[in-house]
This record gives sequence, structure tokens and C-alpha cells, in this order.
Amino acid sequence: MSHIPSALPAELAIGIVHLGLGAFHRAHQAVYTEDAIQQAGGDWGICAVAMRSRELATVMLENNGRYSLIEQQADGPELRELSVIREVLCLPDSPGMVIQRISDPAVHLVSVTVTEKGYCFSGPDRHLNTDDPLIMHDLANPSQARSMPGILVAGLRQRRESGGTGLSILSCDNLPANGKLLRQIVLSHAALLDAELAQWIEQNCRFPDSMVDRITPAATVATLTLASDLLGRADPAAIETEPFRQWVIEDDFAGPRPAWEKAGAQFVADVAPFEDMKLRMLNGAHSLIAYLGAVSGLPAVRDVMQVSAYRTLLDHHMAMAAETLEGMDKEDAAGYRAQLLERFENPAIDHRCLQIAMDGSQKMPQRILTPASIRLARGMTVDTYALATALWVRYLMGRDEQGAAIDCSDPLIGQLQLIFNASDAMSQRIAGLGRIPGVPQDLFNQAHWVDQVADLVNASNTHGVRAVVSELVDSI
Ligand code: CS2
Repeated sequence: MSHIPSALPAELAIGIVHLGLGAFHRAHQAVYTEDAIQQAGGDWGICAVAMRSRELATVMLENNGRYSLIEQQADGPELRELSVIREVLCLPDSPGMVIQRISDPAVHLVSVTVTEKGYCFSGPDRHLNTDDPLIMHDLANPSQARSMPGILVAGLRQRRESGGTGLSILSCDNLPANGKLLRQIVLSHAALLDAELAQWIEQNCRFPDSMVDRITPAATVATLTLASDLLGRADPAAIETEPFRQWVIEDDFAGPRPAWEKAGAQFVADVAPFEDMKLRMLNGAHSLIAYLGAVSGLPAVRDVMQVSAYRTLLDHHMAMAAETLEGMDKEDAAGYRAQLLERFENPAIDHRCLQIAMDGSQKMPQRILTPASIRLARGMTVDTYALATALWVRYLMGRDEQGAAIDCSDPLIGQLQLIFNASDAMSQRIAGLGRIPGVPQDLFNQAHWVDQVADLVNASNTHGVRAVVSELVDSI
């Protein structure tokens, strides 16, 4: 059989609202939920909400939420159809329906994948950014909310008013202590509207932390062609992913949940060690790969991995990252590194460097800058960290080594450019990065770090990225 059809029943009530209908949700939480229902039953159909993209909502609706997932196994692609998404809403078109769903007594869970910037937070204490135009809009027009915190609070308000029970609200984004962050911004947003609502949320809702992992590139024309070959008909909602998947969840729920453990999820008391390991080793290496690729003119992760000096650099970087982790033993770290190298090298996965490079201001702190700061405080070397930061700066300067324009995308691009334009001296420009919210300022107050990054920006400009990487790799 060229494809595996979905085995879920035709009738399945909605028990989950998911905010952020991207490829990642469809390749990760939706798969765990479909598998959990298959194994243990339960009315856990998903109402998936596209936060912005009308186009995606329309494509998903064409087939009533069904879609194809291609898993790029070592022995070739395998397509399975999923039908766990039973309702698709587009937030800008129907905020009222999203609010209604969140307040539905049959719904026990809201899960979230809106990327780092969707949390609308700022500063080292990660407070709700009330200067964010979306948050300002939502505080003034709660029933027309467009932001993740805004729509959650509007839904919770209606839930409380209609006498509903508390909800479990599960963050699935790549942020440290993601549940704690989500709780903080939701409570702050609620408190600005209604202090009693904030208290009700605090007492009745739970925000478990979770670590999610599955490399899922944006679908391309090649994805759709492969899907139609395997399926025998077109599926404009098809996506592709790697075989690996992991989900570690804090066991702290307000009510019932799907039997995700039957689908391989791990429930633990403390997710932090898993999060730090994944953010610093996988995502940290990913950002280094992304900027190496963007500046060297290599389009995909697999292309970067083909350059032997880059591969050695990445392995070394992950070893350095492992040293910042509490309680990770050398053998486990070596095994994880080897597995990650293999995943990055998967020739069937066309993961674009620019997809990972975007939103660096939201990603670099937890992936590169905080672990760099930890290493410096312990008197350890930070070469690969300084290089990742220098390449991020090169990316932000907007030209690759062939002189082609780089399509930079970052919510703070305006502020970053102001910092770069404020001075001609590279070290002053680098020091200015310490003013970006979320960036560990103390790191950029250290002249040694600033000079190391500035020297690497200049050296890579003069001698080329490959020469700089070769020199670094030779010194290992
Ligand atoms: C990537 C992640 O785009 C990015 O920033 O580093 O999306 C990565 O692919 C996932 O976290 C893998 O689980």
C-alpha cells in the first residue's frame, strides 16, 4: 500500500483547541493525538486555529481538516493520512467562534504553537509587552482579539462566565520554561482586563511546560508532488517530516487529557533538563547551521552538513553546549550529538537555512547567548558561540558571500538596523546588541566577548567564512 489511511472514527467530538495551525503542529502534536485516540479512544478531535493565514485555513478546509504526512524514513518516504483535525478556524475571520470553542465544556485543553514572537513578551523578566500593537489592540477590543494571549484570555473569560471548569493550556514552542512563560503572560493580560478573571485562571488553569522535537521543513512543490504520487491524488495540505519525534511534558493538568504516553510522549515532573538540552544542542546547532548557510550561500541544512569543516564545527559546538548542561554525562551527550548530526544530514529533508535563520532576536538568547554567558562565567572558551553570533550579525547585514541580498526576517529588524547604523566601529555595533530586549546584557558588557565577536565578523568579511571556520576547527 502506498499510503496508510486514518483509522479514526467518522464521529469524533472536539476536546482540544490548538492555536497555530502550522506544519509543526500537524507533524507533531496532531500525530501524537491521533495515535493516542487510536490506542485508547477519547473525544480528542482538534479544532485548529490559523492565527493569521487565511490561505492555510482554506487549504485545510478543502479536505475537512484531513491531510497527508510524509515521513522521510531511511528506506524511503511513507505517507499517512491524518483526520484528527475536525474543525479549522481562521482567527482574523472568526474570533467569536474561537472564543466559543475555548469556552466549550467538552474542550479540556488548549495547545499552542505560535513561535517565539507569538508570546508578545519582552525583557529579562519575560513580561507581557504592553507596547506591542497587537496586545494594545486586544486590550481595547477583547472580543476581536488577534494575539495568542488576547484570544486565550477572551476565551477563558467566556468560559468562566458560563460556569465552566479550568483548562490545561499547553505551550509547544521552543522557549525555556514555556508553560511558565505562557502562564505569566496570560495572567498579566487577564489582570489588565479583569482582576477576578486573572485570579480564576490562576486557581483553575494549568500551564504545563513541554519540550517538543521534530524537524519539519515548510512544504515545497516537491512535497506536494511526492504526496500526489504516493496518494494517487493531489493534497494541497500535505507536509513532510523526519521519522524522529519526541515530546516531554510536565505532568500537571487541570482535567482530562489524551493518552499521549501511549503514543510515545514522556510525562515528567520537571521538563527543564530536557528543554535546555534540546534548545542548546539541537536548536543552538540549528541556528549556527542556518547562519553558516545563509552567509555562505548554501540553501539547506543538508548542504551545510556536506562541508566537512562545518560538520566538525557543529559537532564541536554541540560538545561545548553539552558542557553547559547540569547532569548530562559525557556518554549521553556523545550519543545525542551523533543522533543530531545524522538528523541534520538526512538527505531527504530539505530544511531551508532561511526558515531557521528568521527571528534570530527571539531565538539567539536561549540557544546561543545564555549558554555563552554560562561558559564565560565558568572560564570556558566560547569560540563557536562568538562565531554563531558573528554570523548572525553577517546575516543581519543582509548580503551573502556572493554579494546576493539575504531575505532577513526579524520582528526587531528596525531596532537591529538602528544599532548597526549608529556606529562604523564593529565592536560598538556588537556592544549595541546588548540593548535588544531578551539579549543577556551582561554578556555584551564584557569587552572580551564583544571584541571576539567583532573580530570574527571582520575576519569572515576579509577572508571568507570557510577560512575562518577552518582555522577554528584546526585549533580544536
Ligand atoms: C528550528 C526548529 O526553525 C527553527 O528555529 O531550529 O524549528 C527545529 O526544527 C525544531 O525545534 C526541531 O524540533
